[in-house]
Amino acid sequence: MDIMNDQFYMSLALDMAERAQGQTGINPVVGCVVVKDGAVIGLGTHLQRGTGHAEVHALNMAAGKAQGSTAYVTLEPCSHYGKTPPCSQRLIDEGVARVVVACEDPNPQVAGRGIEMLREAGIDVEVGLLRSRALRLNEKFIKYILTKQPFVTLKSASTLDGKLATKTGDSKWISNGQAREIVHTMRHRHQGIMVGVNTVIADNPSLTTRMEVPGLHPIRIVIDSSLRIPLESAVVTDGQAPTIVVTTAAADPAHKAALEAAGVTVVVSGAGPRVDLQAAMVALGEMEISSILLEGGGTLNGSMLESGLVDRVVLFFAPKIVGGGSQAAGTFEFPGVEQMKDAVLLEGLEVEVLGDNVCISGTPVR
Ligand code: AOF
Ligand code: ZN
Repeated sequence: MDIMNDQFYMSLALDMAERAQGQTGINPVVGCVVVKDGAVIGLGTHLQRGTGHAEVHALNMAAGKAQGSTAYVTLEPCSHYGKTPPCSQRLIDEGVARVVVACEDPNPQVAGRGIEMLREAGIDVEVGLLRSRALRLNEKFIKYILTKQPFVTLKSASTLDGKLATKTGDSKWISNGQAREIVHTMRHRHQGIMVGVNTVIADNPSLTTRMEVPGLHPIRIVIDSSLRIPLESAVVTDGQAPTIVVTTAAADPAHKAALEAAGVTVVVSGAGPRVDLQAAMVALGEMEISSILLEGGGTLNGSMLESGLVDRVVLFFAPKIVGGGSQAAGTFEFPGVEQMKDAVLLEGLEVEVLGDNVCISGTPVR
């Protein structure tokens, strides 16, 4: 049985924010619950960039009756004029008596000033309730607002021996249905999905979100240093979501023009022969892509990991062993380290059992 206390209401606010992941673009997900005289009088969630913040929706629902209430907010209320006016001022104007905040807003335009404004107005402010859950929830927003580069989640589904396919290239299917449903939910929650051109050539994937309920399709990003992507590829022709191809200055200008004529955005990153991945992340960040789901193959996974561009690793394993040595592609293809002490280490490890599959995730230590 739930116990009614501050945590009870903050969890509700976090639950609401959690369900809006994927639909707020470069903005955070935020939930707000307003409680007065023992009852909830307003609920709000930020749903889309450019529209009302969580506090505004909740206070609108409270319809002028928030005097003396407590507001639970998952992120520090904003203090600035962005696409919408400052929430801190609105909380003050409504006469809210107490504000409980889960975590500070790292946006340099806010960064503590929202909390300061509330305190200066005599509001009782508490910060840090369920902070780690709130920070985790907005890890993509936090990375992007501080670095202007996308948060990258590397996802793979492999055999127990780390293979993405057999030695003949057969890869359907490795993981079970439950794992695949989670992957589609992850697609919905990222603004971009990134693969190497070899994956497009081998599998011709659509890279869309397909779940029991409709979801949002991520922008498709293909890393293709010499523009080998076929013009007939699904990502070029199906029109289901925008497609960006990242290439180098060494690529064939005629193929580039043909792709652009087909509606593909071509980004040149580096002189060649390989795409400058670091610069590509900066360019994609400038295009306001704040999160990317990296779905391989092994070479791109390896390069991204080696370059320190991966923020979270999510590995699904099926109870299969296929061998095949270097003929069978592995999840991480890169020259490798010489000493075990130089291995890429994952911290904050989480393990989830999904029927006969298992998901292991963590954060690479930099
Ligand atoms: C809040 N409540 O629900 C959200 C906040 O361009 P704007 O006006 O939408 O402002 C975006 C910034 O506001 C965003 O970068 C973050 O700092 C904060 N988001 N703040 O008080 C909310 N979504
Ligand atoms: Zn706000």
